[in-house]
Amino acid sequence: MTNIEVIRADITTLKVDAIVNAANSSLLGGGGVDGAIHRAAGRELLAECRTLNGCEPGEAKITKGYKLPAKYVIHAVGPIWHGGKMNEPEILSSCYRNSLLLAIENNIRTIAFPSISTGVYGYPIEKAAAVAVRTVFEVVEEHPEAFDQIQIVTFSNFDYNVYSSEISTK
Ligand code: AR6
Repeated sequence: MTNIEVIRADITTLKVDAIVNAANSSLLGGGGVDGAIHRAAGRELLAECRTLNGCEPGEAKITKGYKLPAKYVIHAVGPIWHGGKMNEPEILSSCYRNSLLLAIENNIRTIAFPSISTGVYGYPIEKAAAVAVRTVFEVVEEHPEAFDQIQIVTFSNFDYNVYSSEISTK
């Protein structure tokens, strides 16, 4: 059984097998959750990221967690919101799916996602939550033995309520 839950937390504090980073395609750091993860993990994370040659939107790459309590960081690049007609839902869904598939390949059983694309990248939170939760449930249905726990980590009460009500429909 996979426990799927929404929590309010700073993702950099979580002691899980992997945390997911809402990165940009350079994988060389930025603001938001990306900046927080790089600050907490230390300079070695950036050094490993420099070897990865970036990442396309919708794809994901894995590194070690260095000074983080999490063992690994999965760097996923979300879509920038351009109004919804530029394949944003498909790209966002691919982020969650590819992160989870990469996790399975690395025997990761506990994983925490931030709310990918809903900060700087401007994806409307209700729309993003629907895509994220649908995709997580699809992958868990396809791989029922793979994960012990999948968390979606929110920062604000508002975001927490949006993801919680989306999960309650499943
Ligand atoms: N823990 C959990 N969630 C957080 C944390 C944290 N420590 N910090 C921020 N959030 P964003 P994006 C939430 O902008 O929209 C970066 O510059 C935040 O409140 O981090 O995918 C990258 O380099 C929001 O709900 O990611 C890219 O250039 C969510 O994380 C770009 O931003 C995502 O917001 C990616 O933009």
